Amino acid sequence: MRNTNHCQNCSAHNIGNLVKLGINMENFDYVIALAGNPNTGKSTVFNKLTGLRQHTGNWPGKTVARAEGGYIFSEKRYKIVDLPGTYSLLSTSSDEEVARNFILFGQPDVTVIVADATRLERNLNLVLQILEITNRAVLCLNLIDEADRNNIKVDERILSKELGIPVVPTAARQGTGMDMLLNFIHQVATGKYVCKPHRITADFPAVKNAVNRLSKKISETYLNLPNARWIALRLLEGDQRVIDAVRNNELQDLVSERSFPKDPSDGKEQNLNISDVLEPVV
Ligand SMILES: Nc1nc2c(ncn2[C@@H]2O[C@H](COP(=O)(O)OP(=O)(O)OP(=O)(O)O)[C@@H](O)[C@H]2O)c(=O)[nH]1
Ligand SMILES: [Mg+2]
Repeated sequence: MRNTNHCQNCSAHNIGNLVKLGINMENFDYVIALAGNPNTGKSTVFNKLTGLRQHTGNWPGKTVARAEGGYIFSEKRYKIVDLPGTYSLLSTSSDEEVARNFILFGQPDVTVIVADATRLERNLNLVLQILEITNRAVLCLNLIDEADRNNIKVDERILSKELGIPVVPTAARQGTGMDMLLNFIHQVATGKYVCKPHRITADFPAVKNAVNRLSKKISETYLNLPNARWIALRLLEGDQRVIDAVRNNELQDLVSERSFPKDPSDGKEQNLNISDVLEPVV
Protein backbone atom coordinates (compact mmCIF):
# COMPACT_ATOMS: atom_id res chain seq x y z
CA MET A 1 0.00 0.00 0.00
CA ARG A 2 1.21 3.47 -0.78
CA ASN A 3 2.20 5.58 2.15
CA THR A 4 0.98 9.15 1.86
CA ASN A 5 2.49 10.34 5.14
CA HIS A 6 5.85 12.01 4.86
CA CYS A 7 8.29 10.36 7.28
CA GLN A 8 9.18 12.77 10.08
CA ASN A 9 12.75 11.44 10.27
CA CYS A 10 13.45 11.86 6.58
CA SER A 11 14.99 15.04 5.28
CA ALA A 12 12.39 17.53 4.03
CA HIS A 13 14.47 19.51 1.56
CA ASN A 14 13.88 19.48 -2.17
CA ILE A 15 17.12 18.40 -3.85
CA GLY A 16 16.06 19.37 -7.39
CA ASN A 17 15.10 22.89 -6.43
CA LEU A 18 18.18 23.32 -4.24
CA VAL A 19 20.35 22.47 -7.23
CA LYS A 20 18.46 25.06 -9.29
CA LEU A 21 19.12 27.56 -6.50
CA GLY A 22 22.82 26.68 -6.73
CA ILE A 23 23.04 24.64 -3.52
CA ASN A 24 24.99 21.41 -3.76
CA MET A 25 23.75 18.90 -1.18
CA GLU A 26 26.31 16.21 -1.98
CA ASN A 27 27.76 14.96 1.32
CA PHE A 28 25.16 16.76 3.46
CA ASP A 29 22.21 15.30 5.34
CA TYR A 30 20.26 18.47 6.08
CA VAL A 31 20.06 22.05 4.86
CA ILE A 32 19.36 24.91 7.24
CA ALA A 33 18.24 28.40 6.17
CA LEU A 34 19.20 31.36 8.31
CA ALA A 35 16.60 34.12 7.97
CA GLY A 36 15.79 37.33 9.83
CA ASN A 37 15.48 41.10 9.75
CA PRO A 38 18.62 43.06 8.79
CA ASN A 39 21.21 43.53 11.53
CA THR A 40 19.84 40.92 13.95
CA GLY A 41 23.09 38.94 14.09
CA LYS A 42 22.47 36.33 11.34
CA SER A 43 26.05 36.40 10.09
CA THR A 44 27.36 36.27 13.65
CA VAL A 45 25.26 33.15 14.31
CA PHE A 46 26.40 31.74 10.95
CA ASN A 47 30.06 32.31 11.80
CA LYS A 48 29.70 30.72 15.24
CA LEU A 49 28.07 27.61 13.77
CA THR A 50 30.35 27.15 10.76
CA GLY A 51 33.71 28.55 11.90
CA LEU A 52 35.87 28.70 8.79
CA ARG A 53 33.94 26.06 6.88
CA GLN A 54 32.12 28.52 4.64
CA HIS A 55 32.25 30.15 1.24
CA THR A 56 30.57 33.13 -0.35
CA GLY A 57 29.16 33.90 -3.78
CA ASN A 58 26.01 35.25 -5.39
CA TRP A 59 22.56 33.76 -5.81
CA PRO A 60 22.09 32.47 -9.38
CA GLY A 61 21.10 35.33 -11.69
CA LYS A 62 21.14 37.92 -8.88
CA THR A 63 23.59 40.39 -7.41
CA VAL A 64 22.46 39.32 -3.94
CA ALA A 65 25.35 37.87 -1.90
CA ARG A 66 25.13 34.43 -0.39
CA ALA A 67 27.21 32.68 2.25
CA GLU A 68 26.99 28.97 2.84
CA GLY A 69 28.85 26.76 5.23
CA GLY A 70 28.66 23.51 7.10
CA TYR A 71 29.00 21.77 10.41
CA ILE A 72 28.57 18.32 11.89
CA PHE A 73 26.33 17.73 14.88
CA SER A 74 25.43 14.37 16.38
CA GLU A 75 26.95 12.60 13.35
CA LYS A 76 24.76 14.50 10.90
CA ARG A 77 26.21 16.84 8.28
CA TYR A 78 24.47 20.18 8.09
CA LYS A 79 24.68 22.75 5.33
CA ILE A 80 23.68 26.22 6.46
CA VAL A 81 22.73 29.05 4.10
CA ASP A 82 22.73 32.70 5.25
CA LEU A 83 19.73 34.40 3.57
CA PRO A 84 19.61 38.16 2.95
CA GLY A 85 18.14 40.20 5.83
CA THR A 86 14.52 41.20 5.12
CA TYR A 87 11.56 42.73 6.94
CA SER A 88 9.03 40.75 4.94
CA LEU A 89 8.70 37.96 2.37
CA LEU A 90 6.28 39.64 0.02
CA SER A 91 8.77 39.46 -2.81
CA THR A 92 8.93 43.17 -3.54
CA SER A 93 12.74 43.35 -3.61
CA SER A 94 15.47 40.96 -4.81
CA ASP A 95 16.43 40.22 -1.22
CA GLU A 96 12.89 39.30 -0.27
CA GLU A 97 12.48 37.22 -3.40
CA VAL A 98 15.68 35.26 -2.70
CA ALA A 99 14.71 34.58 0.92
CA ARG A 100 11.16 33.63 0.04
CA ASN A 101 12.04 31.39 -2.91
CA PHE A 102 14.62 29.56 -0.88
CA ILE A 103 12.17 28.72 1.90
CA LEU A 104 9.28 28.01 -0.48
CA PHE A 105 11.04 25.99 -3.18
CA GLY A 106 14.19 24.73 -1.43
CA GLN A 107 12.12 23.48 1.52
CA PRO A 108 14.99 23.65 4.02
CA ASP A 109 14.91 21.02 6.76
CA VAL A 110 14.92 23.82 9.32
CA THR A 111 14.63 27.60 8.97
CA VAL A 112 16.39 29.37 11.81
CA ILE A 113 14.83 32.79 12.27
CA VAL A 114 17.20 35.21 13.98
CA ALA A 115 15.26 37.92 15.82
CA ASP A 116 16.42 40.94 17.80
CA ALA A 117 15.16 40.42 21.37
CA THR A 118 15.18 44.19 21.94
CA ARG A 119 12.78 44.75 19.01
CA LEU A 120 10.69 41.63 19.20
CA GLU A 121 7.39 43.14 18.10
CA ARG A 122 8.81 44.40 14.81
CA ASN A 123 10.70 41.15 14.23
CA LEU A 124 7.61 38.97 14.78
CA ASN A 125 6.14 40.22 11.50
CA LEU A 126 8.74 38.23 9.53
CA VAL A 127 8.56 35.30 11.98
CA LEU A 128 4.83 34.90 11.32
CA GLN A 129 5.31 35.19 7.57
CA ILE A 130 7.96 32.45 7.63
CA LEU A 131 5.70 30.23 9.74
CA GLU A 132 3.05 30.53 7.03
CA ILE A 133 5.45 28.97 4.51
CA THR A 134 7.23 26.31 6.52
CA ASN A 135 6.40 24.17 9.52
CA ARG A 136 10.02 23.49 10.39
CA ALA A 137 11.56 26.45 12.20
CA VAL A 138 13.51 27.51 15.27
CA LEU A 139 13.46 31.05 16.65
CA CYS A 140 16.88 32.33 17.70
CA LEU A 141 16.15 35.16 20.10
CA ASN A 142 19.42 37.01 19.66
CA LEU A 143 20.95 40.08 21.34
CA ILE A 144 19.54 38.79 24.61
CA ASP A 145 22.46 40.53 26.38
CA GLU A 146 21.22 43.86 24.99
CA ALA A 147 17.67 43.03 26.06
CA ASP A 148 18.91 42.25 29.59
CA ARG A 149 20.82 45.50 29.68
CA ASN A 150 17.66 47.39 28.71
CA ASN A 151 15.57 45.48 31.22
CA ILE A 152 13.52 43.81 28.52
CA LYS A 153 12.36 40.39 29.68
CA VAL A 154 11.10 37.83 27.19
CA ASP A 155 9.56 34.59 28.46
CA GLU A 156 10.88 32.17 25.84
CA ARG A 157 8.68 29.31 27.07
CA ILE A 158 5.44 31.25 26.55
CA LEU A 159 6.71 32.55 23.21
CA SER A 160 7.59 29.02 22.13
CA LYS A 161 4.16 27.77 23.12
CA GLU A 162 2.39 30.56 21.28
CA LEU A 163 4.50 30.26 18.12
CA GLY A 164 4.59 26.45 18.18
CA ILE A 165 8.36 26.26 17.53
CA PRO A 166 11.47 26.08 19.74
CA VAL A 167 12.74 29.46 20.98
CA VAL A 168 16.39 29.80 22.01
CA PRO A 169 17.72 32.95 23.74
CA THR A 170 21.21 33.71 22.42
CA ALA A 171 23.96 36.27 22.56
CA ALA A 172 25.75 35.17 19.40
CA ARG A 173 28.66 37.59 19.68
CA GLN A 174 29.59 35.97 22.99
CA GLY A 175 28.60 32.47 21.80
CA THR A 176 25.89 32.15 24.47
CA GLY A 177 23.07 29.72 23.64
CA MET A 178 24.75 28.18 20.58
CA ASP A 179 24.73 24.64 22.04
CA MET A 180 21.01 24.83 22.69
CA LEU A 181 20.45 26.24 19.21
CA LEU A 182 22.38 23.34 17.62
CA ASN A 183 20.34 20.91 19.67
CA PHE A 184 16.97 22.30 18.67
CA ILE A 185 17.98 22.51 15.00
CA HIS A 186 18.89 18.83 15.23
CA GLN A 187 15.64 17.90 16.93
CA VAL A 188 13.52 19.67 14.31
CA ALA A 189 15.63 18.35 11.38
CA THR A 190 15.39 14.76 12.59
CA GLY A 191 11.69 14.98 13.42
CA LYS A 192 12.14 14.54 17.19
CA TYR A 193 10.54 17.94 17.72
CA VAL A 194 7.42 18.38 15.62
CA CYS A 195 6.57 22.08 15.26
CA LYS A 196 2.97 23.27 15.32
CA PRO A 197 3.44 26.72 13.84
CA HIS A 198 1.02 29.47 14.72
CA ARG A 199 -1.02 30.43 11.66
CA ILE A 200 -3.01 33.64 11.43
CA THR A 201 -6.68 33.16 10.60
CA ALA A 202 -8.61 35.65 8.49
CA ASP A 203 -11.48 37.34 10.29
CA PHE A 204 -13.45 38.76 7.36
CA PRO A 205 -16.07 36.18 6.37
CA ALA A 206 -15.69 36.69 2.60
CA VAL A 207 -11.88 36.35 2.73
CA LYS A 208 -12.07 33.46 5.17
CA ASN A 209 -14.49 31.61 2.94
CA ALA A 210 -12.40 32.12 -0.19
CA VAL A 211 -9.16 31.16 1.57
CA ASN A 212 -10.72 28.07 3.15
CA ARG A 213 -12.20 26.83 -0.11
CA LEU A 214 -9.03 27.44 -2.07
CA SER A 215 -6.72 25.93 0.58
CA LYS A 216 -8.90 22.83 0.72
CA LYS A 217 -8.59 22.40 -3.02
CA ILE A 218 -4.82 22.97 -2.90
CA SER A 219 -4.34 20.46 -0.04
CA GLU A 220 -6.38 17.86 -1.89
CA THR A 221 -4.28 18.34 -5.01
CA TYR A 222 -0.85 18.64 -3.41
CA LEU A 223 -0.82 16.17 -0.56
CA ASN A 224 1.67 17.05 2.19
CA LEU A 225 2.24 20.61 1.00
CA PRO A 226 2.98 22.35 4.33
CA ASN A 227 1.64 25.75 3.31
CA ALA A 228 -1.64 25.39 1.39
CA ARG A 229 -3.19 28.38 3.17
CA TRP A 230 -0.27 30.64 2.35
CA ILE A 231 -0.34 29.52 -1.30
CA ALA A 232 -4.11 30.23 -1.37
CA LEU A 233 -3.55 33.75 -0.02
CA ARG A 234 -0.84 34.44 -2.57
CA LEU A 235 -3.00 33.19 -5.46
CA LEU A 236 -5.90 35.33 -4.33
CA GLU A 237 -3.55 38.31 -4.16
CA GLY A 238 -2.37 37.61 -7.72
CA ASP A 239 1.26 36.84 -6.77
CA GLN A 240 2.79 36.12 -10.19
CA ARG A 241 5.63 33.91 -8.95
CA VAL A 242 3.22 31.60 -7.12
CA ILE A 243 0.74 31.59 -10.04
CA ASP A 244 3.64 30.56 -12.31
CA ALA A 245 4.60 27.80 -9.85
CA VAL A 246 1.09 26.34 -10.19
CA ARG A 247 1.05 26.77 -13.99
CA ASN A 248 4.42 25.14 -14.64
CA ASN A 249 3.92 22.31 -12.12
CA GLU A 250 6.66 23.49 -9.77
CA LEU A 251 4.29 23.00 -6.86
CA GLN A 252 3.52 19.50 -8.04
CA ASP A 253 7.25 18.78 -8.18
CA LEU A 254 7.61 19.93 -4.56
CA VAL A 255 5.33 17.19 -3.31
CA SER A 256 5.43 14.51 -6.01
CA GLU A 257 8.29 12.58 -4.45
CA ARG A 258 6.33 11.96 -1.32
CA SER A 259 2.64 12.12 -2.18
CA PHE A 260 0.27 10.29 -4.45
CA PRO A 261 -3.19 10.96 -5.86
CA LYS A 262 -5.95 10.32 -3.34
CA ASP A 263 -7.81 8.04 -5.71
CA PRO A 264 -5.66 4.90 -6.12
CA SER A 265 -7.57 3.93 -9.28
CA ASP A 266 -6.15 7.03 -10.94
CA GLY A 267 -2.46 6.45 -11.50
CA LYS A 268 -1.80 9.97 -12.82
CA GLU A 269 -0.68 12.84 -10.60
CA GLN A 270 -3.44 15.37 -10.13
CA ASN A 271 -2.03 18.63 -11.41
CA LEU A 272 -3.79 21.73 -10.21
CA ASN A 273 -4.96 23.94 -13.00
CA ILE A 274 -4.70 27.60 -12.08
CA SER A 275 -8.09 28.41 -13.59
CA ASP A 276 -9.68 25.53 -11.66
CA VAL A 277 -8.63 26.97 -8.35
CA LEU A 278 -9.19 30.63 -9.01
CA GLU A 279 -12.60 30.55 -10.67
CA PRO A 280 -14.77 29.10 -7.92
CA VAL A 281 -13.71 31.52 -5.23
CA VAL A 282 -12.91 34.89 -6.79
N1 LIG B 1 25.54 42.70 21.85
C1 LIG B 1 25.38 41.83 20.87
N2 LIG B 1 25.77 42.15 19.63
C2 LIG B 1 25.59 41.24 18.65
C3 LIG B 1 25.03 39.96 18.90
N3 LIG B 1 24.96 39.29 17.74
C4 LIG B 1 25.47 40.09 16.80
N4 LIG B 1 25.86 41.26 17.35
C5 LIG B 1 26.43 42.43 16.66
O1 LIG B 1 25.41 43.00 15.84
C6 LIG B 1 25.97 43.56 14.64
C7 LIG B 1 25.26 42.96 13.44
O2 LIG B 1 25.56 41.58 13.36
P1 LIG B 1 25.51 40.77 11.99
O3 LIG B 1 25.83 39.35 12.33
O4 LIG B 1 26.34 41.42 10.95
O5 LIG B 1 23.97 40.93 11.62
P2 LIG B 1 23.23 40.46 10.29
O6 LIG B 1 21.88 40.06 10.68
O7 LIG B 1 24.05 39.43 9.57
O8 LIG B 1 23.18 41.80 9.46
P3 LIG B 1 22.80 41.95 7.90
O9 LIG B 1 23.47 40.82 7.15
O10 LIG B 1 23.35 43.31 7.55
O11 LIG B 1 21.33 41.88 7.82
C8 LIG B 1 27.44 43.22 14.69
O12 LIG B 1 28.13 44.34 15.17
C9 LIG B 1 27.54 42.07 15.70
O13 LIG B 1 28.78 42.00 16.36
C10 LIG B 1 24.63 39.66 20.25
O14 LIG B 1 24.07 38.60 20.56
N5 LIG B 1 24.82 40.63 21.19
MG1 LIG C 1 24.73 39.35 7.55
